[in-house]
Amino acid sequence: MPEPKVGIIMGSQSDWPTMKEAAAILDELGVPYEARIVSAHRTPDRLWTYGKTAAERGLKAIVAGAGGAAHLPGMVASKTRVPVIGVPVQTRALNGVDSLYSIVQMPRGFPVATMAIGAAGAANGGLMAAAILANEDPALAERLDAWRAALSASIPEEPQE
Ligand code: RP5
Repeated sequence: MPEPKVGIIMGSQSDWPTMKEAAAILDELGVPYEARIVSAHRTPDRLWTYGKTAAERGLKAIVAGAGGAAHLPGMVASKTRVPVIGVPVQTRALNGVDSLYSIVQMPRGFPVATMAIGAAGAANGGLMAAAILANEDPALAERLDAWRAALSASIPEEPQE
């Protein structure tokens, strides 16, 4: 098994149906990744270690999803210089606006690249991670270009009945 280049992390098992959209994209593009449950509140020591070791383990991007008081992406960004892509998971109480606001309003100095709420955001998180890696990987760049071209080609010019 190749070493993972992307870490997909999430605050809870309940986030996986959303976050597996990121995994599916990375599978399609042939990017090795790992998926882990790392909760800012329930497993803070795991979060600390994950952030502290991410760069030395060779991770080039982290896609971090959480819902509600979604502190995971920001906290992991505070522990690593590896680019963190935040995915606000849709919540029942506040529809994910709580997650979005928790992730997007980072203080100057510790950025999180914040995606849209929910499944589209998770898929885009996978694509963003792949784009970061593609800067240094011409074969992946070609696969990503082909993926994008196929999506464009699948859009009909006229609406169908
Ligand atoms: C957050 O709380 C998780 O990221 C999840 O989106 C939310 C609810 O978690 P569960 O109560 O379903 O485990 O930490």
